[in-house]
Amino acid sequence: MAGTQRYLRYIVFALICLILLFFISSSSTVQTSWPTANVPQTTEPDTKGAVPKPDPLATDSNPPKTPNVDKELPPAIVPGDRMNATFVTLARNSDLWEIAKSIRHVEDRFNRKFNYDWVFLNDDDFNDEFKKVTTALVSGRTRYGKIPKEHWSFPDFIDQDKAAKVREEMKEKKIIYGDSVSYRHMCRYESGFFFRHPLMLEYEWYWRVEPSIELYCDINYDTFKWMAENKKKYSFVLSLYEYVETIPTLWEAAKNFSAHHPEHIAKDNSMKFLSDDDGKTYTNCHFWSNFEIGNLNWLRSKAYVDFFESLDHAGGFFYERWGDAPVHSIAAGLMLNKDEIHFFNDIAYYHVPFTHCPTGEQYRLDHKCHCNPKENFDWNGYSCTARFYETNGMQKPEGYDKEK
Ligand SMILES: Nc1nc2c(ncn2[C@@H]2O[C@H](COP(=O)(O)OP(=O)(O)OP(=O)(O)O)[C@@H](O)[C@H]2O)c(=O)[nH]1
Ligand SMILES: [Mg+2]
Repeated sequence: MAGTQRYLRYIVFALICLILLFFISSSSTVQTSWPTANVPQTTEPDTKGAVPKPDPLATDSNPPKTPNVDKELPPAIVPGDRMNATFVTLARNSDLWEIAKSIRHVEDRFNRKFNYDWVFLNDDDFNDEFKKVTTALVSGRTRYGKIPKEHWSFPDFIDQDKAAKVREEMKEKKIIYGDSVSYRHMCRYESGFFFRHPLMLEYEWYWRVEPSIELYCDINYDTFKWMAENKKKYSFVLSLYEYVETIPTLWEAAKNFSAHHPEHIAKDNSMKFLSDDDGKTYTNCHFWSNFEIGNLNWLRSKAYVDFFESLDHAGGFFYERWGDAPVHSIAAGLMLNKDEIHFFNDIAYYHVPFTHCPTGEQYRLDHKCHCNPKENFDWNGYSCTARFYETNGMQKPEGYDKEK
């Protein structure tokens, strides 16, 4: 009996062991099949075919990689012909990171779909870093030009002592850039030379871009083609009154030119934009030239070149501080017909400190705009855009009075 009981005890003990073993093995199976999706894994292939077990503590030796680094979105390029057009930027090497931001905006909102070229101009040599970074950002061809010395220096008819005295006076009056020589060369270059640079001679249309600008809405059509098809020669997005102290005699110089060259003055010009008294005095209204889409053949025409040379000899680029914005604007206002100048309400733009945010909510929504309409400068008292509408007998965009 005692033997039977011993056997029974062995059997019960063996059963308990089996049951325990069963539980241990089944619970470890559950553990190995827990999902591992949230645990970082390397994307390296496992040559042995087993799933590599990540060690959550081993962050330094084997850092996780961002997946799909080599996969880009397919390019969405608008089919069809391109115009003979380029972006153009005047810049120094030190402007690299600010122009990089501008390029990113222009590419994202427009040029990734059109791939137009980009010409960079500089009074110095561009360095390798500038070229490398900008070439990586632009979807079209990039080209780099050095400005010839004779286009970026004092012409021989300028009295340099007189010019230096003016800079001193302007410095005391705290006129912005009033004491800067390079700013004056820049304004004169943009007024009279950029369109004649050998690289620019290859093109018919240009879009000027400055460092640190922003574009706020998608532009889904070819603006150059639109300009050509609609017979436009010059365009703007922001307009305002010029700082009078920088141009005291500019209008006199323009009047002098008009008197000597009546053949260059357009019949249906924009005098109403430029003057309230039929040409006697200047309103100081100008199109802000840090943005321009325009026709290079117009700038290279005898009319424009005569105009520039006449102003240049008047000396105000150095004896005052004439900006290229009023120079281009007066030229366009006098020598183009009204309907050759275009206001791009649909190009949403920022250059410190002003914003052009298109009037009209539906347009802004349809074009994924990210500007705040309350920051739109157009209907502000210091803007000349309402005057442009009136000069051209155009109806202001619907809703403009609500978005003031
Ligand atoms: N190569 C070169 N480019 C210049 C020089 N000065 C200005 N620029 C460029 O000329 C353009 C106009 O100069 P900005 O300094 O932007 O002048 P601004 O727009 O009147 O003034 P900000 O309000 O400071 O932008 C920009 O594209 C500049 O990068 C210069 O000395 N050399
Ligand atoms: Mg600027």
